[in-house]
Amino acid sequence: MDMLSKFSLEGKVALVTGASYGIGFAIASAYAAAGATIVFNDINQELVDKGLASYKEIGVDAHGYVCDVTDEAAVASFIKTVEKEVGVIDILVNNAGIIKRIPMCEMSAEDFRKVIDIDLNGPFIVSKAVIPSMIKKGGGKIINICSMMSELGRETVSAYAAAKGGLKMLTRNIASEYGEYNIQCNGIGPGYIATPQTAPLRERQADGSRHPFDSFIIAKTPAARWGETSDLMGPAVFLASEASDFVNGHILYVDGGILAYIGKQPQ
Ligand code: NAP
Ligand code: GCO
Repeated sequence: MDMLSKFSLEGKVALVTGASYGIGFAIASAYAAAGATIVFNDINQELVDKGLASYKEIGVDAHGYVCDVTDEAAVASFIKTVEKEVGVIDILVNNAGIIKRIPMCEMSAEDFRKVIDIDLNGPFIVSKAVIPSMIKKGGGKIINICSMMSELGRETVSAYAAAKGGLKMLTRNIASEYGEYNIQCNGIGPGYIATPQTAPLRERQADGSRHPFDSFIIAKTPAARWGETSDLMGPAVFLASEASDFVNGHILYVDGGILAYIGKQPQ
């Protein structure tokens, strides 16, 4: 048996939401390298154009569309357009997401709802739009980008943790409800990854020293480093390929060991 061929995505159409840059861009790039045709969306044309240029720079002829994952009608129309222009989606990565770091009692209900809408309702809306065609085609892969906050809380991220905890259970429910149609739904739980979303947590202090949170994460991670988006590529290809056809409802934490470690004793 050619074991490596089980990790091939040749002939597959992959949609990665919010993938103009960051984690989504890295995952889509890995899928392209594994043979998939790449489709991505982002919130405005400027970001989509930026993404198309970035994919072109690495030799990927991606298909980019403007679509807000929280807009059910726009998502339905977007998926119909993709199916007509590119093909039925075999692999969906619900990556688009935001975070608002505000102490809970200072957070408005509007801000809380905004995070839940994008980070939890969005994956529901996009998954609901792609599952019927996956069933008709005989199966598919859905990968939800969860978080350490699917398992842990911390100050100022109440909405994000609620959304990502919910996304973990949405992942398990899609796995439960659609597994019989050969659809596998799993999650990836990245640790702390160096992207624009975490840039504020890594900003150097005025005296050039590390941000306190930066030092905290280094001490909490056995690998003693922040993750890079490239650390997510292999796990994402595994969960999108036939190599994981009997993996369903699983959250694969790619965190350098944070969830397993009490943290380095302060010197
Ligand atoms: P990012 O750099 O902020 O990228 C997120 C992308 O999603 C951006 O392009 C963003 O557009 C887009 N987006 C936001 N709202 C959208 C909407 N309504 N519809 C469509 N696209 C939308 O984030 P990231 O660090 O790459 O994270 C990607 C995913 O991984 C997120 O779900 C995040 O929660 C999760 N995650 C990140 C980390 C980490 O350490 N970085 C760790 C664990 C999980 P804008 O530029 O307009 O916001
Ligand atoms: C934060 C960070 C985290 C990461 C990620 C960890 O403020 O704690 O943004 O939430 O983004 O989700 O897995």
